[in-house]
Amino acid sequence: PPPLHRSVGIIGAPFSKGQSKDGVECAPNKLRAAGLLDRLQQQGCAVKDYGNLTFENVALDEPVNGSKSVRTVGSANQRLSEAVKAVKRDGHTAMILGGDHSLAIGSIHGHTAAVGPVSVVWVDAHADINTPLTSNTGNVHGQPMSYLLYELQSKVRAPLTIYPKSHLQHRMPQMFFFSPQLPPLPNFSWMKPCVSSRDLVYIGLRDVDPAEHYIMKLLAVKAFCMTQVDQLGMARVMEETCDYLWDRAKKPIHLSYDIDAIDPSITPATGTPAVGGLTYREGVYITEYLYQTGLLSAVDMVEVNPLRGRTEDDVRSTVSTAVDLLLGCFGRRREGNHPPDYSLPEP
Ligand code: Z70
Ligand code: MN
Ligand code: MN
Ligand code: MN
Repeated sequence: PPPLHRSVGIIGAPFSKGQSKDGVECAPNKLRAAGLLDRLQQQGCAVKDYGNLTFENVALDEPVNGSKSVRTVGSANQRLSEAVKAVKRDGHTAMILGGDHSLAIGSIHGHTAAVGPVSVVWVDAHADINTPLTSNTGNVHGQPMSYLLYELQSKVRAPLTIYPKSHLQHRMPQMFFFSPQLPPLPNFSWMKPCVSSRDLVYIGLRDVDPAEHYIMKLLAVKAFCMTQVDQLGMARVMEETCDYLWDRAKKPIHLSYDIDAIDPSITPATGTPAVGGLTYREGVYITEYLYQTGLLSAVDMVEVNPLRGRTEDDVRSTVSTAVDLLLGCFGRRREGNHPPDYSLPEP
């Protein structure tokens, strides 16, 4: 097995403007208060906390094509991209504590800027691959993957255009289109798409919009929806995930973990809970498996919202599960991380 020494660089990204519910910006400090750093150190990880980023609130941030706070999201992600780039250049595995999932734009962008092409494992109830033109909600946290994919920005030959939401209800004539699917967006000129659809695997999907499903089919994106998780079991899902990603080359892995991938009976404190999710054990297994590859290079933990639980126990369970998932990414073993030189006392 490869040497799995780890040093982790933690970036707090208390950002919430990719969606409309308050509270998700409290998560970085809640995760720290739950003992994340101490426990990482106890399991043999060198920890450097880069602190929380601060984000500017862009004035007059009117909706763009129906999408909300685009300028604010753009400038926050520019900051995050620079921060992740710096953590990677310092030689750490990056840990990004969100915040909402729009942060994956800057996180993955900064990661690739430092290390080159990456494989993305996106663990989520949602595909987050709407374009600003297909989003029904206008929330950018439902769109980050579309900003990152080469194939939606370059002029791809699609059997028909990805219709704006207003046209989804109508039958449109079949036509061929050569056109980028993303309009230019204010405060996003700093970024370029940096992920190939062949280097993306989804795990845990169960709430996918029609346009998202269309885009995923169009680009033949690999997805283990909850049905496949039930069919194959998580052990096989992870084997097949890595077989698929490593078919061309082994690249550094970016794990983008949305806490709503886990069943809301365990992690209810999140903005958009979706029933029928991953068990705690399936969720943790993903992190253990990816740790063992030795290729895990950056991890996002997003959408933990301490204001969304109904009870204190709801919040505690959500935060402690998120911490366990993060620990799993950095070598936590469920049998305990015991020193190899332990010896029984002489009688
Ligand atoms: C929907 C949208 C989403 C998270 C909700 C929902 C997306 N597809 N993502 N909660 N984490 O708004 O585009
Ligand atoms: Mn998400
Ligand atoms: Mn989600
Ligand atoms: Mn599906």
